[in-house]
Amino acid sequence: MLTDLSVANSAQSSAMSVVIFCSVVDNFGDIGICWRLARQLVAEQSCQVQLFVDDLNSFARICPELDPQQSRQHIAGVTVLHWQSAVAPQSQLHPVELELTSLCIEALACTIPAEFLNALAVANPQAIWLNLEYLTAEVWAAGCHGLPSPQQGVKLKKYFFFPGFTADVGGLLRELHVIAQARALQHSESLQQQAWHKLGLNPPAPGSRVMSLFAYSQAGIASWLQMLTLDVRPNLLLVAEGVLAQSLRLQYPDLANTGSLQQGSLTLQILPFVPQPDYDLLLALCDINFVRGEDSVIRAHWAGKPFIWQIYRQAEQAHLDKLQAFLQLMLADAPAELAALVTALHLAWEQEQDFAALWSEFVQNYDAIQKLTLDWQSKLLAQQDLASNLVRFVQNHHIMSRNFS
Ligand code: TRH
Repeated sequence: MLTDLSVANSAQSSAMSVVIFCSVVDNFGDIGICWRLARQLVAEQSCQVQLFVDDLNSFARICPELDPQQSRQHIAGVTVLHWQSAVAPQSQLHPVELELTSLCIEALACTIPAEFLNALAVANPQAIWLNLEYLTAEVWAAGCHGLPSPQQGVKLKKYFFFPGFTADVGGLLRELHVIAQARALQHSESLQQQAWHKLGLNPPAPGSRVMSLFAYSQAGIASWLQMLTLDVRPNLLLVAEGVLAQSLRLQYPDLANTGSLQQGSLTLQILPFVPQPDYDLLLALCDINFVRGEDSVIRAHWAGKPFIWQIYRQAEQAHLDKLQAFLQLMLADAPAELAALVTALHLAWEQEQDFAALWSEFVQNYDAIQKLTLDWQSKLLAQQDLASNLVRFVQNHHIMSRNFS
């Protein structure tokens, strides 16, 4: 039984009240995206947000303020609720919170219990239900974005909402100040010192090439690491904790003992998982970012540094179509040779092929790839962000419903 009336009172004053359901399938992308969206809806769109998450332990890895033992807590203005199969979600909300909910988001193909949707339809028949889809640059997404998705047995109206890289889909998660923050950091020695300190790391040796590495697996990584050890320039490679870090520990016993390894020009360091905002700092500090999944690749865009994306693998190689569609879009205006190099780098990294063979060319073309990355970033900055688009979608829907009723 909920007795927290202050929550209900504050909900009454909000512009829009949103419930997000997040199921952590694996890794951190599901919760990474939902947590970022929830915070942005609160901070920039003045929404009230209730975020249901089924795995609070994974959530706590990117948000250490979270207490996985609490079934209801408030963090960064968001009400976080533990979504448990044995508890009806509607019973975890105050009746006023349910009545005020105008948007229910089913994130990344999770399944919201029909009882909740029906309870919401009764509490607020104007509420809409959005299926926040996976990210894709494939052109078919524009044809599906915003379409109704009729559902049997539930009275709420459901729609598809596709994030993406073009103006005809729902946009990308991009906070108001994220670009300015990254650029300020990149132009200030003292901010960089503070950021390294915040990450628990010593600033790199002057002249170092600094790289972050967040990837699934990389079977052929040893030959590339070997090249880095022989480089004329010092290389600092910061490897995110996880499966890849674990396999590197097995290959390099020193790394297992101390968490870092110094060989020739290469310093390799395992970086414990950092809170989500600090991961943005890390990307902005690095010269090259190796990212994976759906969320970190977007953060790499906002850091504005050359990146290599290891896309999340799907059955029947569907991810390769997604990767090709993304590369075609990003590289549409790039000189042909450069586009071919960036494509080859991504395909080699994605398919764990001979990345080392392309490394010298990457390094030689670094400045051109940096420019290309910033040109692509500028194109994306001309588009609305996902949170703004979501709110506008709901507002337009309500205006249309009023006009036709
Ligand atoms: O963890 P991922 O591989 O997530 C994947 C993808 O999203 C995939 O598409 C999805 O289907 C699958 O999950 C279920 O990669 P992603 O998307 O980059 O998410 C990682 C999140 O973790 C992101 O929000 C950044 C955050 N993060 C931190 O907060 N701290 C860290 O130290 C690191 C390395 C990441």
